[in-house]
Amino acid sequence: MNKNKIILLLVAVIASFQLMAQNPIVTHMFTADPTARVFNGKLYVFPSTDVVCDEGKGENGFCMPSYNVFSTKNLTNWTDHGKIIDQTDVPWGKKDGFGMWAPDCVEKDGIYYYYYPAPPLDKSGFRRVGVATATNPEGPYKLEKTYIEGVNGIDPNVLIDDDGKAYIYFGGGKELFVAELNDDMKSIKGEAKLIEGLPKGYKEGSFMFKKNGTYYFTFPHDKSGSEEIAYATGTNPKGPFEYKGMIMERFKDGIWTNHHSILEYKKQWYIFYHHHDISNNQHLRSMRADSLFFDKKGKILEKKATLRGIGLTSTDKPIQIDRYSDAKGLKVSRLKDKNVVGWNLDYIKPNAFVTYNSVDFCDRYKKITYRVASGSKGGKIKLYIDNKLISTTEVTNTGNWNTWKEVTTNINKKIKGVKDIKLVFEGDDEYLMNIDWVKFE
Ligand code: FUB
Repeated sequence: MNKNKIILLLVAVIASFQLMAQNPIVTHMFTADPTARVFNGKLYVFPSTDVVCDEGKGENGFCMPSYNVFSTKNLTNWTDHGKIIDQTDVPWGKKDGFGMWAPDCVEKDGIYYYYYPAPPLDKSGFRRVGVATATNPEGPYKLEKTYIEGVNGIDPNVLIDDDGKAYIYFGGGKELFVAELNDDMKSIKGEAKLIEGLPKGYKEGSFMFKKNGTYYFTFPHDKSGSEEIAYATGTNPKGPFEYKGMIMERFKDGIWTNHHSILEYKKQWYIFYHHHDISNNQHLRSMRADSLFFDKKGKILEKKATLRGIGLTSTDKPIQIDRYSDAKGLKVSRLKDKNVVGWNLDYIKPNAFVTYNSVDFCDRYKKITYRVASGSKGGKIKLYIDNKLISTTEVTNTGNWNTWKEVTTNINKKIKGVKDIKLVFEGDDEYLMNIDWVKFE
């Protein structure tokens, strides 16, 4: 069995059904190209699906047979509503093309229009774009018999403007395209037009949104070896646009793609994107999300990808501190325990720190427990909340770096509200300990 197949089995078979509060959002399957939308007060995400294919299947290393849909009301607990479209359902598509790349979904007059690329049976292009409709974002979706005439390319994205006109953006390569959709949302008016004003270099994954009258045309852009998320703005949905620069820096750890969507939910803006968190394989990706901010003039502030992600973390379960907000003097590794998809902090040096934001405290806590392993003399963990020292926990040698023990300290402290926590490590060995999680009781 090859390495990819082993990874897939680990994730799909052994890992229990986990939807995380942190990044990556989903750990029970591989998800990429997440398009997030708000429908009926819920945040939905429509990603593509990465799987491991048999030799020779798929394209460019990607093997993508179907689409699932996910939703959340609180950005912490996610529901997988299951598969909504499989490649074998596409009337005009290859049944074994494994090319169901980045999709989008929009709502108009109570109908949900799902746009997806697929390799066509008639070989009229690398990808054609199909439409499927439903009366519920979770499906069931009814697939149109043919693809949209005049839309030839990958990564469809649709904007419905304030005046009700809808535009479809698509393409991957040196150029991207836009066309106005007819009222039926299943055909275009005239011919697709080249989008002007974009920088040189490979671009794909268009995502258009409008804020305070400005059109933000955002796109993954390979300027220097892998894709950064960039943007351009304009006053017309069809362009031309003025290039404004980068939103998210390119990954430099072996994944060439990034693919995103941007939206506002409950008065906060978010960016959804993907990384190869679980697999370390750029063709088996996992969707992520982070908060996004604008300055007063509407400039998008550059976003550093985080492990912490979005949503509050409650204290009713162990806090996965390895999904941190900020850290120094330590590393993160996948847990060696093959029965779970998880990570731990390791190579923790003296004076290292880790912060984890937005923990929802609601009680008087009697004790704090850390799951730790140490192959050295160990050290101290100092816990701070609101810059106040809450506890100091001594960790000693547990046998080796992968022998885990729970270490508890009594605290008897009332902690209420949403707080950021900080752990600071002290000791005099080169490396002090590994930590899997921290629990408040
Ligand atoms: O997921 C397949 C392709 O990779 C997408 O369509 C592109 O945007 C890139 O993410």
